[in-house]
Amino acid sequence: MKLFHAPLSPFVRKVMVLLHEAGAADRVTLVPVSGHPLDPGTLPVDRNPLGKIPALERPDGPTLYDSRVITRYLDDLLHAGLYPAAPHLWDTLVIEATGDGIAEAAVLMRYEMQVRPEDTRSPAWVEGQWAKIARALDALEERWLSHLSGPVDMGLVAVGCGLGYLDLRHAERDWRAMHPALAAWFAEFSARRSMQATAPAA
Ligand SMILES: N[C@@H](CCC(=O)N[C@@H](CS)C(=O)NCC(=O)O)C(=O)O
Repeated sequence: MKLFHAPLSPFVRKVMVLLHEAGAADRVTLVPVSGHPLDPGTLPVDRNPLGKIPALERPDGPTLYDSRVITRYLDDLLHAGLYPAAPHLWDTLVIEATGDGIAEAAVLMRYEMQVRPEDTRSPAWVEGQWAKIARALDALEERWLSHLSGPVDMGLVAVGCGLGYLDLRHAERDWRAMHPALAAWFAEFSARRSMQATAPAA
C-alpha cells in the first residue's frame, strides 16, 4: 500500500499512529507530497479529487481518502481494535470528530495566516476558527476525560494528533493554561511509542 504523506499533517499522523499501534508501519510505503489550496503542488489530485492527504492507494480497490475512512479500513484490515463495538463506538466517534475538528480549524488558521495573500487575510475569521478549537478543548476537559483515560481507541488518537498540531503551529495560544486536566492526559498519551514515533518536527 502507498500512503500519500506529509510529516507535519495531523491527519496523516492519525494513520501513522494506527499503523504503529498495530505493529504494521512496514505495510505502507510513504509517498512524500506537499501543497495547499492555492497551489496543489504534488498533492495527489488524480487519486483524491479534493486534493488532500492522507490518501491510501491499496491493492484491492480505489484509493481511499479522508483520514477517518483510511483508519476504519486499516483497523479492519489489521484487526487493530481501535474502534470498539457499539454503543461505546458512538463516544469514540464523537471524540474522534472533536479531535479532527480541532486539527481542521487549526489547519485553516494556518492557511489563512501563511498561505492567503496578506491583504486578503481576515483576523476575525482566524479568531472564529480559534473559538471552535477553544470550545472543543472545553468539551474534552469537561465531558470526555474519563473516556480519554480508558483504553486507546481512535478517539484518543485523533485528540492526541489534534493537540500535537496545536503545539506545532499555535503554541502561542497556550491551550494548556485553561485545560490542565487535558494537558496532563496529553503528557501521558504523548509518551506512547506510536506517538513518539510520529511526533512532528517543525
Ligand atoms: N478531512 C480530511 C482533512 C485532510 C486535510 O485537510 N489535509 C491537509 C493537510 S493537513 C491537506 O491535504 N491540505 C491540502 C488542501 O487543503 O489543499 C481528512 O481527515 O483526511
